[in-house]
Amino acid sequence: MREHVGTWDGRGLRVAIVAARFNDAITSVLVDGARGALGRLGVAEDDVELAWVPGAFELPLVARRLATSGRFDAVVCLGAVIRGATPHFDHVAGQCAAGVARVGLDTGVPAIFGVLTTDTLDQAIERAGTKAGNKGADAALAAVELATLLRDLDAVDRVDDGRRAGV
Ligand code: INI
Repeated sequence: MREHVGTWDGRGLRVAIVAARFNDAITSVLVDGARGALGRLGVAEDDVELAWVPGAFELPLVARRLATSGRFDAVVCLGAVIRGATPHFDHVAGQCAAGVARVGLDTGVPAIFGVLTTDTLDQAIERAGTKAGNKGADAALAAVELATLLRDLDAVDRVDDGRRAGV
């Protein structure tokens, strides 16, 4: 049986981060968490690009633009949608989640959902570098794991193609 797993070795990977400015006291901490984790995993500072959008609703559009550029192995989407602060929480959070998922499926480039969807500001703070870790850092780990897994699967395809062609 062949088994495929990604790794947390980010050397040589190029990663885009898209972050929402809405609730930027929270999202800037997620960005710092993602950047720090990427650095610790070996992703070079020059291989990380950051784009800001107004709110979580806009994350999928820019994530798609970056994913289709051919310049990135993964796109990390970061935002904070807080129920108490918005009457249209379900629309913003739902469309954002569905849109980010679609980016990954449509482009084949991992699009990571690092968006907090919480009932309260306190819950968001807990997940942005305090009690419950940093969701931005978690998203960076997922990006590297997915990018390395897909790279491994691509390499297996090439070997199998070569064997079939008798190379
Ligand atoms: N955007 C967020 O990222 N978080 C929120 O909590 C939020 N609230 O509260 O409404 C929010 N709204 C803005 C939205 O994402 C769009 O930027 C806006 O609707 C323009 O399309």
